[in-house]
Amino acid sequence: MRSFYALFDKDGDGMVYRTEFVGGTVKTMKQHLKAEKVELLESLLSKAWELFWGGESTCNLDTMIHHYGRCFTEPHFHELLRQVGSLFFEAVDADNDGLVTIEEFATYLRCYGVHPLSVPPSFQALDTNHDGLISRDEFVNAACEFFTKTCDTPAKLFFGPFLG
Ligand SMILES: [Ca+2]
Ligand SMILES: [Ca+2]
Repeated sequence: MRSFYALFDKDGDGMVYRTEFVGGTVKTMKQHLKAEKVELLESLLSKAWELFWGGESTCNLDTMIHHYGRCFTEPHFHELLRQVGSLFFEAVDADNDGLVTIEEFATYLRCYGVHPLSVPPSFQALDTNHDGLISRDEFVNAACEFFTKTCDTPAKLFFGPFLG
């Protein structure tokens, strides 16, 4: 959780600002993604901020852990996570064909400043049936695993390169 937090604390001052969480990411996305996808991601990030980060203008690590903890105890959380994961999938699937190629995935990760060398291992971790493409189910399952399990799972690689 601490490393996940550090991902968004871009200036390393121990506080994550709403502007860092939503604005910073959106700015980079505009350089790489189509306008319609940026719009979708921007609304998703705002929603995520309210759900997991408390919706105030800033959030420290303790507050974030508190909110995430609360989410896990809510019965509808898993369903919500699947819905959000599915929407993220649509944002990553640049040509809307229902499958994410390694190129689409690389473009998406670049928005978070992920090094290109980190892309293939993450892609392979998500592509659980090894057909060279990420389906909606593969994507959503990985997102759910990451947020609901603390043990080592392939999904860790999904967010792992963000921290490199
Ligand atoms: Ca596609
Ligand atoms: Ca696959």
